[in-house]
Formats: sequence, C-alpha cells, structure tokens
Amino acid sequence: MISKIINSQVIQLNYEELLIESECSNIITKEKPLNAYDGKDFAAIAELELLGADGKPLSRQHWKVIYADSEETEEANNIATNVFDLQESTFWHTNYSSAAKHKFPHQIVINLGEDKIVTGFSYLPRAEADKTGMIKDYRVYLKMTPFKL
Ligand SMILES: [Ca+2]
Repeated sequence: MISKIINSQVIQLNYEELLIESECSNIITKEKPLNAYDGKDFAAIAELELLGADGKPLSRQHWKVIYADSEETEEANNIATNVFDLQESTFWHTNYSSAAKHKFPHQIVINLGEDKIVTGFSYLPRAEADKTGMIKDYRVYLKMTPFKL
C-alpha cells in the first residue's frame, strides 16, 4: 500500500490520511493505527518503509523507535523494532497476553536519524492469513521536531 505526499499538503485516499509537516530535516515519523480489518483491537506491522524522492525505499539504518504504545513481549517477541529489521516474518504486534486491554488507537513513533525527502510510505502486514493486526484505517505524520506523546 503506497501513498504519496506532495508539497506538505494533506492528501486523503480512501481511508488513509497522510500529514506531512516538513519535507526534510530530522524527520520523525509516527504511525497511528486506528482500527483493524477484523474489528479487534490489535495492530501489527511486519515492515514499514518510507519512499524517497526517486520513489524507492529509503535506508532505515539510522531509525530508532522512540515510542510504541503497546508491544507483545511475553508470548512472542513482537517488539516495535521488528518493523524495520528487514525480516518479513517478524512483526510488531500490540500486546495480547496481559489482562490489561490495549485498545486502538495504537501508535508507533520512529526517529529517522537523518534528513530525508519523503514522498510516500509502504506498510507490509504480517504474512500469515487470517491473523490479527491487519491495520485498516491509520494516519501517518512526519515532523522535524519530536512529537508530544
Ligand atoms: Ca520485520
């Protein structure tokens, strides 16, 4: 699923909403899953990529997870850094093992660690069929300064 951001405009495509507040310089990205296709409260991302000026995926070498509202770490190693570990089989999944309910909206915030021009992004869901976490509606924000969490 690829969407395009042009000249700091907000472009709405079906259920997607992209907001970019700057085209470059120490960009921090935040993805905010709002709900899932199966109606449950879980979100999962196998790989998240940002596309550069040439439309190709940017290096994720300097990416750091700043924040994730929820991770599954007891039943599986579904930590947030799995979204950029180059492995399609590993994924970030929000917590499902604890008694506490982790509900939408879920958030993951990533510091890109370098100045980049971003023209779009792609989201790879987890590969298994009929599993939880397929994100339906979401918002993606890009910003030069840290988000207030
Ligand atoms: Ca992965």
